[in-house]
Amino acid sequence: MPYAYDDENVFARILRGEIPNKTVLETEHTLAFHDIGPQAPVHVLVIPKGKYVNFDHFAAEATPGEITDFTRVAGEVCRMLGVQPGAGGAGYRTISNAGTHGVQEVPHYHMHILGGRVLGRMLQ
Ligand code: IU
Repeated sequence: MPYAYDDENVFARILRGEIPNKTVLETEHTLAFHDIGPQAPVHVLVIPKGKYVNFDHFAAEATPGEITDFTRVAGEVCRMLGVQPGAGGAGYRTISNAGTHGVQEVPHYHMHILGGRVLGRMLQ
C-alpha cells in the first residue's frame, strides 16, 4: 500500500474533534486552522477532511469536488488573513512537505500558508 493512512495521526484526531484547534475556515471537505507552532505572523494549515497522506496521494485520489474545495479554501484563507498580494496584503508562501526528504512531520496531507513577514529566499 503506497498510501497507508494512520488514523491516529494528530490531524485525524483534530478532524474527529479529539484535539482542539483554532479554526480559520471550515467547509464540507476542508479545514483550515492556525499552526500550533507558527513560523510567521500568519501560519495556517489547510487540510482535506479525507484520509490522504500527502500531496501526491491527494492529487491522485481526491475527487474533483474535494480538490476544488481545498483550493478555494486556501485562497479564501489568504484573503481572510489579508496576505494576498495586490489587494492590500504583501504576499505569502505555500509549502507542502512530503515523506522523509520533505521532512513531513504529520502524515495527513496539509498545505502551510505563511505570511505576515518577509520570508527570505529559502524554500525551507
Ligand atoms: P510538516 O509539514 O508535517 O512538517 O508540518 C506539521 C506542522 O503541524 C508543523 O508546522 C506543526 O507546528 C504543526 N502542528 C500543529 O499545528 N498541531 C499539532 O498538534 C502538531 C503539529 I503535533
